[in-house]
Amino acid sequence: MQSSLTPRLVVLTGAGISAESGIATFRDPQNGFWQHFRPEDVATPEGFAAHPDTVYEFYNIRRAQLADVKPNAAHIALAKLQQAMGDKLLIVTQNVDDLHERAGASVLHMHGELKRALCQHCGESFVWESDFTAADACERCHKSGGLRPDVVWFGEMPYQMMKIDIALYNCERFVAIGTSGAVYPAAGFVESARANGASTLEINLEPSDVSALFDGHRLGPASEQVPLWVDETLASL
Ligand code: BJW
Repeated sequence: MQSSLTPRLVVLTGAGISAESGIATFRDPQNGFWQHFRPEDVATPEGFAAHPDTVYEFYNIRRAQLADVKPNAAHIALAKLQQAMGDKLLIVTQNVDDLHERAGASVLHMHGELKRALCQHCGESFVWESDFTAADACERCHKSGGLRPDVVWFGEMPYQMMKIDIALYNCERFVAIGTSGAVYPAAGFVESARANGASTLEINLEPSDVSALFDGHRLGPASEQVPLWVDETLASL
């Protein structure tokens, strides 16, 4: 049964929602990050330990790029839906950019945020909007040598999984937007939602790796499909 504390609708977003804003996805065969960098080098704790300078640079460049991009119609439509639904909608993003927030939405960043640093000495996470390296000091414990991007790498536990799981097992509807279904646990969210009878919808340029698990599909660019779906959803509230 739907509790008053749990959202009716859970939306998961991935790199595809920010692609039309000019941020590369990971697995695009032409421009994806993984065409230029090996994930084991830049997105694992072992890669960071082996060559930290490469990893700082990878994230410094991507953080700086946020100044040159802006939210697109899909981010804006989701923010409009959240305004109407309030806490009956939970938006979970795998993205580390800040485009949902800049469109006016409040979202759960399960893979962390580019604009936050995490101190490995004291565990503090704090906003850090500019470049940083090992030479920079933590703003809480003041030690240097411990700052890392506050993002979730392979082999690490994504953030707020308990809150996400509770929402998934209790929601009435689950919608995945612009995500390949190649990375777990996010790729398994559709099964969690289905387990308790939620209806499921995938919005993507093309079928994802887990497309067959969804009840409904809308194929096309997020900037077109998401506003259409949001308008239909608003009309049915
Ligand atoms: C459009 C569009 C447009 C384009 N409009 N659409 C074997 C089996 C199963 C699991 C594992 C396994 N071996 C290891 C694992 C676990 C591992 C994993 O899944 N590995 C896979 C490679 C198999 N996962 C982990 O390690 C995770 N942690 C974990 O599992 O902890 C244990 C645990 C236990 C129990 C419960 C919970 C946890 C951590 C994963 C961390 C991922 N980190 C990254 C980097 C984050 C920082 C950064 O940004 O640099 O997260 S990797 C990268 O992939 C990033 C993304 O968030 C993530 C997903 O990518 P996404 O968003 O789907 O992008 P793409 O590029 O893949 O797809 C884009 C999609 O958009 C495509 O479908 C396009 O068609 C579409 N698109 N333009 C609409 N205009």
